[in-house]
Amino acid sequence: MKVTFIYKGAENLGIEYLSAFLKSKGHATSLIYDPAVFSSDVFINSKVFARLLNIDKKVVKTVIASKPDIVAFSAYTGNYKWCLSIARQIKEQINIPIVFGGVHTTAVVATVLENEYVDFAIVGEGEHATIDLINHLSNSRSGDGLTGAGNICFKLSEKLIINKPRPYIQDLDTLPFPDKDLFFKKEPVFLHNPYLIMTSRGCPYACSYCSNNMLQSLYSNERCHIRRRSTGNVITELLDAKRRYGIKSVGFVDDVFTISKSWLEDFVEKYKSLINLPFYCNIHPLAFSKEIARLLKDGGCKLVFLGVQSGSEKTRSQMFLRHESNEQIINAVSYLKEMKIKISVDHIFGAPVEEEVDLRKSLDLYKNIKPDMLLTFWLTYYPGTSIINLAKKFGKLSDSDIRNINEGNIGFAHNTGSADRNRIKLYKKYELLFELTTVVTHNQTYNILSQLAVFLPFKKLFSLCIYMISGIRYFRPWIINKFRYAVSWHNAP
Ligand code: B12
Ligand code: SF4
Repeated sequence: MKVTFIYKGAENLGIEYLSAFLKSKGHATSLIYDPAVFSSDVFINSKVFARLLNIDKKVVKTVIASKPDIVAFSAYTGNYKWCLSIARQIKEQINIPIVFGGVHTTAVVATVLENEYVDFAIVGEGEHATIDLINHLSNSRSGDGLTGAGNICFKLSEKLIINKPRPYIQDLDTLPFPDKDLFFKKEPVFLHNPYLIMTSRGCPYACSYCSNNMLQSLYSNERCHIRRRSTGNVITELLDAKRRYGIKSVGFVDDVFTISKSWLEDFVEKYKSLINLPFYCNIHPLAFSKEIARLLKDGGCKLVFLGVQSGSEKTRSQMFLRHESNEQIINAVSYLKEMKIKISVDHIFGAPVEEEVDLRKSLDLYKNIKPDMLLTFWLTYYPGTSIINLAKKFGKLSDSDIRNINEGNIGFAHNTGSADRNRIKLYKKYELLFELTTVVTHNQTYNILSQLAVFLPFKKLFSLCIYMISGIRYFRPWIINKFRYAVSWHNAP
């Protein structure tokens, strides 16, 4: 069977994994890709420019011309409405099975299947379920016979059939390496990015705003949510990537790269001798120590992403279900600074309940730890996550708001998101004050500049500029590639 994936705005490892798996079972895959520079949720979201560069019609035309047997969408909440719109336009012209998967589909599968032009939806891990579905579709167009088929959901005589997920894939080494060609051939700019790789699936934590929180409820029968590839398997993929694409750096995009010290010890030894490329990764203060910082340094780590989210321990634990203390954050940062590894901190504005005093506490923490970069997110409610229940409890979300969220109506995470409209001015002030801590490290100078900053117009623009400057200073290739992507000539799906 020939499966055509449709995606926009970024490389997607989930699709790459599925494509590789499908190919390994004898199926053919292709990708129709919309660069969506101004609506990809990654860099800048601008309705005006997005409309000017809209290529939806071309996408639909190309899909139809490619004569697929099945059309497949990977939906996260931000692209869900776009996926629906493209699916509808395809279905209006050809009657072909349309399959949805991805994190948004997993969270609200019944809502997704309510759309008449979505025929099948796959929740959770997709590899084995997709093969079963495709094998089934080669003989039949209806879901008849799929009742009880783990992860596969569909409509049967107007009834929704929502099958439970099958157990996790325990041995990740059994999976073929992601099909990077699928994206690299469509969008050569990605070749210049750090090579994105996942060495694990799952996270030991369940922060209230994160999709892991939703996934852990879905997979509540599983004893452990984390699975990890062997170090040898990861090294083989990287050796292959070095040979095929000449990669220059690596991005370990595991939820928490440092969950196991013993794994890291073994990995760093092999990585240093066989790969020896600079890399970045995500860390967590509760899975960190001086020894881990040393191992990262030894392996060639240049930058880590550290989710702090709030400097107020109350906001962090009660709103975000993050139970690390400020002391643990400060310690993690000091180990990293000792090793001269750059730190990019994430902060989330817009917790359902948050006073100005909590923002002050965040400012105090950032002034203390002086991160090299600070990326501000504005709370966006992702379907199925427990922060939605919390927001409802505090009267911040109504049932109709939640329905809206499930239908993909969320704000842009880097600019106001779902934050309370009345607080945006306050948040923008603190956004600038937080950003300043990354470029002005002298306390007295900071105090003077911060008092002036409060009176600046267009605070968001200044915050963005500071973030860019830090990005260029500390992780040049990554930020430069974002620009390269934005300005390269994009019009072919
Ligand atoms: C790596 C990563 C990125 C990378 C690469 C993107 C990617 N998806 O590979 C980058 C940095 C580009 C990125 C960007 C963004 N990301 Co991101 N990202 C991740 C991360 C950490 C890992 C994704 C991954 O590779 N997982 C491993 C693969 C194997 O799993 P998977 O993607 O879930 O795919 C499996 C199944 O879902 C299913 N499946 C997936 N697609 C399909 C399609 C079909 C047809 C079928 C049948 C099955 C199927 O099968 C796959 C294989 O088992 C996840 C968190 C996480 N742990 O998943 C967040 C995550 C996906 N990102 C998220 C967000 C919000 C974003 C951004 C919007 C952030 C931003 N504002 O900048 C952008 C969106 C960019 C875009 N246009 O795609 C959210 C999405 C939440 C939501 N409900 O929408 C997540 C879940 C993190 C979170 N906050 O909870 N991200
Ligand atoms: S630590 Fe990160 S990946 Fe894990 S649940 Fe929290 S936000 Fe999600």
